[in-house]
Amino acid sequence: MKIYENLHMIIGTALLIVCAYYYINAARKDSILVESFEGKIGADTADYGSSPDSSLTVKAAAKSSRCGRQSVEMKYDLKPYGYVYFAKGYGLYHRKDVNAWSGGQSGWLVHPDKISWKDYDAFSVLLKGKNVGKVAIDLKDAGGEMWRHTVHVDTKGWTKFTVPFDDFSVRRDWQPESADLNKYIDYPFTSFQFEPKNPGAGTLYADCVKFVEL
Ligand SMILES: [Ca+2]
Ligand SMILES: [Ca+2]
Repeated sequence: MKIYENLHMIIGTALLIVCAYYYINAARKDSILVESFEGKIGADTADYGSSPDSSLTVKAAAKSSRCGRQSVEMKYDLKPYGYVYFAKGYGLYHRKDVNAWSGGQSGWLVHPDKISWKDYDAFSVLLKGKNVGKVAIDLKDAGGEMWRHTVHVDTKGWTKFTVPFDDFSVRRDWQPESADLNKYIDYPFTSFQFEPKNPGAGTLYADCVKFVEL
């Protein structure tokens, strides 16, 4: 009789463990959408610009989106030694205050501190643009250090780029003066930016920025 009682307890405990396992895994998300470029896109909602010789204008592209109703269009003219950039996240120049953060404005849809970073291994974004060529994707870590991975964009249709964090390397050409250059990814990442690198005129589109589990 005692064996049967114990058996019940063992089965009950095993069932509890199995349920807890599925509950915990169901609660985890395999990706988190941090930006989809909805609403107004401009100086109040993003940090973007160029060197004096080059130019960049941004606007919402209502006819083309994969997440929500619009994407961001970045129309640029890049000179050989110039730069153009478009960034969103925490700690960027926003309403004359680099420390301002506003959900869905210059900031992401989710504050970096609210993201469970141990659950994610890669940065993911949809990009498109005929003849755009090289596009540097930068992530800024908690110490202000800039991490870079370069992709190649040359499609009229959307291409999904999923870049493992391990494939980002420390940006060598420039780093913020205040950055802690320890060559180590300090979580959380606080902002991302896109920089087309091939000189000339072009138009780059982006949508669906996520952090994903591989
Ligand atoms: Ca969108
Ligand atoms: Ca670092």
